[in-house]
Amino acid sequence: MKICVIGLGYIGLPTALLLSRNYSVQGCDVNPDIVKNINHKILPFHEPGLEELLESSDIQASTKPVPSDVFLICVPTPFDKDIKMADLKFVVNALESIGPVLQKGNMIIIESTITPGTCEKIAIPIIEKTGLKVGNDIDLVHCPERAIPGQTIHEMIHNDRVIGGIDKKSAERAGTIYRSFVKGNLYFTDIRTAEFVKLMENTYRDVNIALANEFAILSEEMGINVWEAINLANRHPRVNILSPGPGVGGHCIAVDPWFLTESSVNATLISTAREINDNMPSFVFSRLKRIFSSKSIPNPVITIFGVAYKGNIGDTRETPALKFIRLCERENWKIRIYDPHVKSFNYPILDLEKATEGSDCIVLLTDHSEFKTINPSSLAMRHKIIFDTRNIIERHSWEKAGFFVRILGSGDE
Ligand code: SAJ
Repeated sequence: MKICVIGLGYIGLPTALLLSRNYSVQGCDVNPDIVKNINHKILPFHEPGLEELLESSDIQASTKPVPSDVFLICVPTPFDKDIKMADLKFVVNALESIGPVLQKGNMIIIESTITPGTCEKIAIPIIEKTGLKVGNDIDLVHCPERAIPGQTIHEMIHNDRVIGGIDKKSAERAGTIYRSFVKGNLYFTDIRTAEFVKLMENTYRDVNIALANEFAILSEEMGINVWEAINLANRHPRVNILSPGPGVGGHCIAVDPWFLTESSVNATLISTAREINDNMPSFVFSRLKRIFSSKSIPNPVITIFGVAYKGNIGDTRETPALKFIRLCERENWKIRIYDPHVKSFNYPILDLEKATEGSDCIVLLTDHSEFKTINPSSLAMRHKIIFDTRNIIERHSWEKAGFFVRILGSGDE
């Protein structure tokens, strides 16, 4: 059996490589550089375990789909910020690109995150333009991806999966394919429920992070340390409050909840949570402004620790750091960035020494482990100030090194 995986990004490539252990797999991507690299066994991005998988795989890549038994679509679903709606153009393009090679008996699986109803209202009409009928001639499935960057391969193998079929036959057929590498449970449902489940998962996390962030804002107003308060509240057997931070990034949680708000006026909690999280860079910025005004530092040089959207990965997609940087620039503050994981970004990444020398303040935005072991006495700063938005530094040792330490949500004036 031949499987053609369309979209060789963060999800498509690992999935294609895992499938290629048992099936003949053709990877397909519109970007010729990615195709060339994969055919030369060069990874377009890093992820634990991916290199080994690529080395031992006989995957072939091309820019166009080839005739196959199964087509697996793993293209991104961008978010149109202006109208706050999912942009389905890549999914539509992928479906259209399959048309010329689609044959009776084939199956199409969509892993890309889509709004509920997309398979029935958008995918089926495109597929049926070929003259083939979904259900009779073509099996159609939505199996949303469920893997966290940094642990993608492990989660792809061990997480449970939800498989939504246009009919029972489609879902079960897809189940046999996922069973080839998934050790978690497979749960079968209808296609629209599967579309909704994916959005529920990421929305659940977004709303809970927003709650933690709102608690941090309230704690600052009330002079309470939110970290201690959360820790104590979480001793309740049914409470599990997440951690506040400078905002939510990544291509999933910062985006997917909007897919639920786009067609309903009733998703008020979801859109409020999104707004709370999107406003966190502004909140961090306002706290800093207060610090600089109390210390009479008019044009500070800021060192940012971490621009990755979360700790111990090099991924900067939708990072809240970008909004924070733009706010600083608008105030004419100078920015320097230190991030041991990020290889390329919209701004230069410096080494620790260059990023901190002569700086007025460190703003820690990402919880990379490396930041916990920095020796504060070794830093040649102009003013010794650190604002930790993740509560990861050892406060006492930074204070001992002469630093004025502020932690997001710590309730310090
Ligand atoms: N964050 C906080 N506080 C927390 C936890 C996270 O501020 O307590 C921030 C992170 O710093 C980051 C953002 O939230 O900026 C998102 O990070 P994450 O680790 O929660 O999630 P992602 O975006 O890396 O991956 C999510 C996962 N979804 C869920 O946990 C429900 C993953 O399982 C999905 O597969 C992935 O989205 C996806 O592709 O949809």
